Amino acid sequence: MDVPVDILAQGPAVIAAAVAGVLAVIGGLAFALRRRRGPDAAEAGAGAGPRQPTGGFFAGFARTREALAARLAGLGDKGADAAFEQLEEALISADVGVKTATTVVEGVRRRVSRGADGVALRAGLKAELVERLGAAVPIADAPPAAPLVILVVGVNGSGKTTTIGKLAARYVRGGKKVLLAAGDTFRAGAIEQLQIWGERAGAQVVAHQEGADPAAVIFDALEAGKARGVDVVICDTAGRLQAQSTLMDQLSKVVRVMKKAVPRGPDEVLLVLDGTSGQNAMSQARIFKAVVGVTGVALTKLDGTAKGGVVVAIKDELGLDVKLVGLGEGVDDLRDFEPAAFVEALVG
Ligand SMILES: Nc1nc2c(ncn2[C@@H]2O[C@H](COP(=O)(O)OP(=O)(O)OP(=O)(O)O)[C@@H](O)[C@H]2O)c(=O)[nH]1
Ligand SMILES: [Mg+2]
Repeated sequence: MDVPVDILAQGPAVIAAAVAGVLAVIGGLAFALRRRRGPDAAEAGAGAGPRQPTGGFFAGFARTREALAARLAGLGDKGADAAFEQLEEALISADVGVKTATTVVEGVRRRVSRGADGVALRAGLKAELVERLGAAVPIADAPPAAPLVILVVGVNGSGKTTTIGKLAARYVRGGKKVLLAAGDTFRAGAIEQLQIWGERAGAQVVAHQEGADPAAVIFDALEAGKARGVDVVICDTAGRLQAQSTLMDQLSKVVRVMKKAVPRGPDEVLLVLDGTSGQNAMSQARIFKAVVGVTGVALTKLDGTAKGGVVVAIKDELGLDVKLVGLGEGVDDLRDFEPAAFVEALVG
């Protein structure tokens, strides 16, 4: 950032503004660097004492909400046609997606009268979004017969292992005995990362060597879970690019082998999508849905993105429920997705 040389001549207010600007840039850089840094043992494990949750559900969506609020400013001031156009553009900018944005706006049109003002338009938008998202669908808590089996899938870096750690901690807090299966045998350090999360969450971990067959690890974990009377088994998997057919073959095999240990198969196939990837998450979701029969989505990193609108497209275009949202890197930064609160956070 350029600080003008003659700034000292312009009085304390300008200096204060410049200092604030520089601090904001430094803060932004620090945040960006943190986000770029890959997961490592120190980050996942050392944990450095208690960590404050990022905030409530509303705070987690702050960036999407702020971006949308700016685009919805003055809605209705320039007549109906301009209002609907503005609405559509605002939704697309929040990564609702063109197709979904168009149908949402059509729905709002049906709900409000032609001369509707900004307040009525927002109310129409909220009602439309709430209806489209439907009721909250929480992640399973208890299976027909223990253990509850959760298979976690998603491309690399989407936040699978972190979400598993947070989820495990949540089940443990709820009095459940949890076991994690280190099914990502592909990426160096993945097993250790899961073990560190297991320790942090108070969950057991079943792991083989790096390079082992993921289906075999997960099978062993399920057998161990049954033998040890565990309540929940959560299975990590590798996340190489979805374009590689081998990953999809591997996941299909994992599901087949899981059924040898627990004939009903996984109770939950949780697809972890990176909220910052917006519409790209949609194409990933389509492929995973076709191959492993996804039962719900965990949408991560919503704390750092203005693309939270993708939640609406995931439900609308794929028919998948977002069950969990990741709102930070800490063990407490996982929330159940609440459609009504989300819409309130988004539209205000
Ligand atoms: N800000 C933020 N960061 C997150 C969130 N969830 C995960 N991360 C970060 O995203 C990075 C990748 O997370 P992982 O859990 O290792 O992702 P993964 O899907 O297991 O990745 P692979 O094991 O490589 O397939 C880590 O630096 C996490 O701390 C979230 O909700 N918010
Ligand atoms: Mg991982």
